Amino acid sequence: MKRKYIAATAQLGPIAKDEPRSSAVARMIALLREAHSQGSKLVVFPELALTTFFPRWFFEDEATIDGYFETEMPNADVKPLFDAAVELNIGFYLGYAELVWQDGVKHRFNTSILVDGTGQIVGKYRKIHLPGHKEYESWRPFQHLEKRYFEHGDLGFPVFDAFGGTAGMCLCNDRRWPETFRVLGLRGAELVMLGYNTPLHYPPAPEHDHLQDFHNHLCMQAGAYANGCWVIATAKAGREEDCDLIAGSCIIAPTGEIVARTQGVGDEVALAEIDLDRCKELRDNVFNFNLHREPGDYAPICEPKYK
Ligand code: CDV
Repeated sequence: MKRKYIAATAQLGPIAKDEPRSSAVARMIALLREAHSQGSKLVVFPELALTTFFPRWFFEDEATIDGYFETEMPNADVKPLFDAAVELNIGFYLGYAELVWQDGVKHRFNTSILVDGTGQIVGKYRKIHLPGHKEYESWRPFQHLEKRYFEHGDLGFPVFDAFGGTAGMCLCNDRRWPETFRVLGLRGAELVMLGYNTPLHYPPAPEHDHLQDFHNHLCMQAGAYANGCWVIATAKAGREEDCDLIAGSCIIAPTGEIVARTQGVGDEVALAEIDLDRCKELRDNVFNFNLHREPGDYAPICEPKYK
């Protein structure tokens, strides 16, 4: 694949609690077709794109929890998306809840995959920075129970030879941590893809609610610039079961500039031509890691966390 091509962010509006996966998949196929009709070779879908954002509810029943997870990929519900991608020869990033059994033990992860234009899964990532809490907290207008339903991702921050260059992934809260982009950058990522579900209201610090869109773009533009990489970031947006989620899905150049973004809070694509060779504008100059990084002075970054 060439190093210069059109890519798309494919934002989803809300997914209702009772909306079946087949409906979410049909909506994504429509976005895939629209992106393809405008020349796109790659489409980025949101985090947990197959269901409503279920961590906003407290569940104890294992079967109810497992009902939001996928045990194989692609499964019968998601296969039509893979089939459409093959038909159109277009790749995609997809976030979903993953349930795996290892040595007789059940594990649940917040996962993303990268699928190429032949329908092959060429990369997998499991979310590392899990926000929220583990138990029911009655003071909150809605829960954020990612720490209850997901384990810390066990794959690190891998990069993949894909889509003409070196590609990496992360998920939602990961984007707020400079370490995410730096580790991917150190591994040579030229393109970082991510999906997010970000409530407009942040109950622990509501005084920041009016800054949600600013913080969303701030961290990703900084990550792109300081590591000289492209970023494609996609929201699940709009009012989902009485919870407003921010939109602002975008494509960010290695210079940190937003070159495409969605306008609304519903299903929508935004496209831009991405040229992976432009990463050199940063990586050969101001952010030439070999010449200018001083890791000998960065030791605290890798010290154990404070208790
Ligand atoms: N899905 C997320 O990771 N959401 C968080 C919210 C809870 C702050 C985010 O960083 O956007």
